[in-house]
Amino acid sequence: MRSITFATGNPKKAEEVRRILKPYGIEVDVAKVHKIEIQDENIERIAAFSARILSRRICKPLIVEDTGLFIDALKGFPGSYSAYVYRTIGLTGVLKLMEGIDDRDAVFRCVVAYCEPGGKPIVFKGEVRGRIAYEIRGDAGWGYDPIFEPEGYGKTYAELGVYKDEVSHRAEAFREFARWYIRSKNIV
Ligand code: ITT
Repeated sequence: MRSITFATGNPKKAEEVRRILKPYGIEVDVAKVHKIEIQDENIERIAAFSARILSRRICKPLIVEDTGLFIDALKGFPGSYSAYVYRTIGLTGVLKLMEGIDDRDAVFRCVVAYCEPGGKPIVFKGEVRGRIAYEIRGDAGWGYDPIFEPEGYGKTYAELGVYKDEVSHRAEAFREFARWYIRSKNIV
């Protein structure tokens, strides 16, 4: 088993990433370092900047992941501000903003940035389109899971439980990372 350091303060995210990388023979070491997050509308720049700074600080290769929920009718809000919006107005606040809006289209975007100390970050992306539910549904998830229905499932991520991994934005980005990592590090 190879292991990779993952900087995150979110244990639920870490648990998902462990499950996603396990079939590739990659173990996850969580580094609970304080992440420096620049304010930017672009989650790719946020993740890449953070990975570059942190890999230098801990003198090890590592990954940082940044995710955002982009709601079409709200012109991409909360997007890169998803963590702040979740902490402040929460799911009920977002549903309130969506009251009377029929266009429920939204997209979850995930960026994984891998960086070696002194190197340039390499990014991997995952994206899942779906809809904002009309009410909170399901109790297996976390974050925005109870209000996001991935396209074609008719269920929220929180109702899908571990099956979320089969379709999620995070699984897509981390699987791409895993394939690249195995290839470039010659892991057999
Ligand atoms: P980090 O320490 O890894 O940054 P975080 O929870 O702050 O953890 P993000 O900034 O990537 O992670 O996430 C922004 C917000 O989106 C935050 O409120 C998360 O709870 C939420 N989120 C991220 N991924 C999610 C997912 O797969 N399902 C539901 N909500 C998610």
